[in-house]
Amino acid sequence: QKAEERTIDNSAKEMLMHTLREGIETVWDRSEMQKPACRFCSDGLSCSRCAMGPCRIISEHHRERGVCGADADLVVSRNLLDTIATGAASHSDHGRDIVETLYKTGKGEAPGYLISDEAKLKRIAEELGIETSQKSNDEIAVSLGYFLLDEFGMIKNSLGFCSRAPEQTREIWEKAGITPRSVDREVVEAMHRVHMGVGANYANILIHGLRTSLSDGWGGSMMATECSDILFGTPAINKSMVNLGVIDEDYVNISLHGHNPMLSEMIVKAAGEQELIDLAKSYGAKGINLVGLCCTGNELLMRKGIPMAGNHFNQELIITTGALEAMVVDYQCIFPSLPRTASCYHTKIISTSDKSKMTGSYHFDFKPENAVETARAIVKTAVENYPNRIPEKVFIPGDPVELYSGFSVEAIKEALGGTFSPLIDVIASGDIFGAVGVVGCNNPKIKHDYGHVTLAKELIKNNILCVETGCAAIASGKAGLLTPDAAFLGGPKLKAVCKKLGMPPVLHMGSCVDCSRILVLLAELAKALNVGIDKLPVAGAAPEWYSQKAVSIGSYFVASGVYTVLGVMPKIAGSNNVVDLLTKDVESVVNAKFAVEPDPKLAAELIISHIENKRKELGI
Ligand code: BF8
Repeated sequence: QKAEERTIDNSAKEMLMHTLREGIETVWDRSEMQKPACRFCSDGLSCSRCAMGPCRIISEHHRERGVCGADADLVVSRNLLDTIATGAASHSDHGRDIVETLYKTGKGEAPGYLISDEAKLKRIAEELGIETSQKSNDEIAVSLGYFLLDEFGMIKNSLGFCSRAPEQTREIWEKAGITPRSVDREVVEAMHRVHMGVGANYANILIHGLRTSLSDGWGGSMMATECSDILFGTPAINKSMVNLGVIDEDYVNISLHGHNPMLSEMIVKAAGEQELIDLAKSYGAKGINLVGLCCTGNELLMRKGIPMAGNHFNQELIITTGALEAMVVDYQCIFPSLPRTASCYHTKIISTSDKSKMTGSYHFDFKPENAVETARAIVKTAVENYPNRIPEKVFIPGDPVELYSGFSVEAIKEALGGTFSPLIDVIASGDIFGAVGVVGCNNPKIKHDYGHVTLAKELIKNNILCVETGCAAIASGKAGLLTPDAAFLGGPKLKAVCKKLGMPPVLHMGSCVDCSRILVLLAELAKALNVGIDKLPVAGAAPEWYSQKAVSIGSYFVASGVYTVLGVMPKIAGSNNVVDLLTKDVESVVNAKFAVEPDPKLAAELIISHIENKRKELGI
């Protein structure tokens, strides 16, 4: 495969030609080496849950059941529930780390962390029924932290943030029996249900998948978003730059990769310390240049306007610039092979989480209690690596692209004049035909960024506003869609709205846990119209998804009433019943369903006709 067949990101294309020339292995090479994929695994028909197997369901050879007796429906649905639970657990465990940091900050056990958004701290605490009038900020942080930690595994049988959903949506959950009870409980129960001899009815298993995903979206992820805002600031609209060109040859370059801002925010503080900047200068650099990758990059971009180097498939390519002194990682979406890639260069891969140690990385044990010293030590290690750079190996592609981010729900509301009414008015009038959350990853099964960018362009051309998170948002940024100027690519009505408000046609709403911001926005719009989320002229899409987390997001979108189109087929094709349930029958339960369409232009058609129907139903 040639570089231009692998990506539409121009800076990545240049680097890929470089890796192909130099023989440096990337995700695309490994994907090719894995071909052909096992058909039974691709269809979800293999099971290695217990020691009686492994089993594969091969109907044509009369292998209709695994050793335990599970048929195709059961094998496929159990595998899918496992996937959803893994995704929900990942988001939620990240959420717990943030909540714990908030709690420890209030207790005075996390020096270096501060309450950055006092108003939000009070607002959220009051929303959850916590008394604030007689308390200091630290005391509120302790009470809120305790309340939210309790939501992970408690006996209250309800999650505080679920009350944000419109009543009509909550009624649907109650009727379907999918109201999440607590975060850990749903994940643990999912693990219980996939044990041999427990769940044996595919529909019953999948319904629990919806409940588990709701405990992520309206639970763990929402906690991650809200508490990160309290600790590090609620994002406001800001301007920055994106693509591999943000690497600056004259500086010590450090990329921050992963997901949790409790690490990256501390690195930002340390890298601003004069002593470390002077150290960098003493080695001949002009200073320290921090750049983001993936969702940690999104967290920093949204709140601090730190330049973004790229999304999931840019993570290896940034190392091959030869100008990266350190890549600091926490957890999730970090290729385990990064130390191997880095071994061709002077780059140090620095792992920081006890949960995510990597063979070949330098490990720093980062905790809220030691965050300041550890962040300093990490930055110092990177700076001291600058003299090891091999100038002949440095190759930095073209110029970065401008983008706007920071579109938190609060920032959108403020930009609209303090109320969502103007947005509701333009949706009702048809000037904005609908809104679509485009989210998710990169996957070698889809040309890098092609799915995201093509879908977003098709949608805005049809006057549909895109709200994006994760690697989808970064793809749009690299393609220039996150600027007000991109309005010229929109349909005439959307173009006029964007011009009037000075906003981009594609709004960057944050990292993947910030899909919870999309839920809050949907809830606000639905409540203003006095309908459930399922009635809104909106949709979700994950054109290039790969991760278990993305499956959880897709599932909580659908469970919340949002029609969702996937660009990559999940491993469910081995069961017609499971496919039918998720793409048809689930609609009778939550009034929303999944569709799968790898071609983003056809996916746009599906979404447009769905939005048309929703508008008709609403009478607008
Ligand atoms: O949480 S979009 S590749 S980086 S999983 Fe990962 Fe997918 Fe990117 Fe962020 Ni989300």
